[in-house]
Amino acid sequence: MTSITNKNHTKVLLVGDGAVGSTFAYAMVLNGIANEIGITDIAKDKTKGDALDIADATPYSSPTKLYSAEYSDAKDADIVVITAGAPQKPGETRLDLVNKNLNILKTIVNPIVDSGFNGIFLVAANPVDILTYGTWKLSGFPKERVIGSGTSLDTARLRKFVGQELNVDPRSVHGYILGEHGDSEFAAWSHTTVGGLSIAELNATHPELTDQRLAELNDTVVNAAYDIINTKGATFYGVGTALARICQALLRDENTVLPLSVHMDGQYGVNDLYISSPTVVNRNGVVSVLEIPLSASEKEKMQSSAAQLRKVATDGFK
Ligand code: 6V0
Repeated sequence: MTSITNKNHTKVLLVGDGAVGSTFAYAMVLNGIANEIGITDIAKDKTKGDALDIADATPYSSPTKLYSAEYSDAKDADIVVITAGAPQKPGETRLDLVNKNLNILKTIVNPIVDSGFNGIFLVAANPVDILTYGTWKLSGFPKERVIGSGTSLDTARLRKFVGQELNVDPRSVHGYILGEHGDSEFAAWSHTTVGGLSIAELNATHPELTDQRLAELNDTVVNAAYDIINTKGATFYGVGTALARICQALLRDENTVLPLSVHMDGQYGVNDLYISSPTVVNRNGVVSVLEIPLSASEKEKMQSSAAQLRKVATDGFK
């Protein structure tokens, strides 16, 4: 009898089994995105428990193989997802986490690379733009294979709020939050559309979409994490789902456009920094970074967001 070799077998190693990591693993299983998910964390009992607990969902979702893993399991993984790190406490910004989480990152990336891992790093731990840059530097991987979740969550929030405002399905809202995943991010209103209509065109039937209202919606997105953290202490459903969506685009070779933190080589006038832009991704990682022709005020916001990240990156990598 000949054995069947499944060349399409997909494997993800998760590092960090906290609120974000475990929600991500659950979203992966519900959507049947990978064949195999190894879960690692310094809290070993938690990874064993979550592997068993999440596997209970497989008969009603997908036959994903789940297990408590070691870094050596990264050897033949397609993606390593990093959600390990201290989360924001109430009152703390994402950038406040930089030193704590850069130190944790070092203990993760080196053994993963030593395992012989040759796939794609997907980083979600905060400050995600800085930690993705750190992962790129520490790993020595090509920039195409080191990606941060960036403003994928924030963009989902933008689509949700605009959808609620206009009473349309958020999936029919197309637009992006660009820049840092953090306080200096901004909505690219000049290129936000609903059913092909720009914001200016929508204004004819929705006069309530004034500049002031758009500024309020922008601020609601920027402050969304704080609003959630102040109530329940953490945010994880949105980001867990966004990470699963990114993994799907990578593993299924979709050439999907997603807002991700990627290495800039002059796009938006930014160099040698990870920051969010719409990006085409497939099984090789980044295919191309799409540069939106921003309005003058949006260009200024991108520059100021990049300058803020540059300062933290310079201090963090001294
Ligand atoms: P959490 O629930 O405290 O989980 C963190 C996990 O990391 C815990 O299980 C820890 O045991 C583990 N951990 C800590 N140190 C190490 C280490 N050295 N090696 C392996 N594992 C370790 O935090 P939560 O899951 O809420 O958040 C995790 C990270 O995601 C934080 O940095 C958040 O700020 C970040 N988020 C990123 C978002 C995004 O959009 N990119 C959104 C929300 C949170």
